[in-house]
Amino acid sequence: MKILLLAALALAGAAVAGVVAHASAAKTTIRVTEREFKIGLSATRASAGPVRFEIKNTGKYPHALAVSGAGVNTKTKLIQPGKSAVLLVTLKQGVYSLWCPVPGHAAQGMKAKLTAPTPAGGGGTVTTSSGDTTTDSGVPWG
Ligand SMILES: [Cu+2]
Repeated sequence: MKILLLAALALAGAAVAGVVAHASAAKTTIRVTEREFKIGLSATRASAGPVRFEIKNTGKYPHALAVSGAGVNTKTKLIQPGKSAVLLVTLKQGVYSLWCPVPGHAAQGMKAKLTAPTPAGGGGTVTTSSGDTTTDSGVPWG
């Protein structure tokens, strides 16, 4: 009985240690898969705050990832086929555009949207009217 309890405690300890080891400045991790000519996201919504993008190029050509939106305008270096990159971004509430900045790739479909919604009970209102203006500069498509 005592041995079982110890084993359970050891397991619990290992689980906690695993969580702590994984914790970093960014609580949210979004896995991004890039290939010709598509960007896949493990989540299209993320809470405002630090987000860690883990980008993997599973395609045949080099790709990169650009992120633009409220307070954010950044991109990775070119990611060679089979390689990965990490991009740390602090999101505010809003809609973010993700795309591959390699010329022509976004136009062929390498683009995605990520929404950082207003937290429930946060006092703000999420307005998704059709008059929604997404006039983010630096986005290479209309
Ligand atoms: Cu690309």
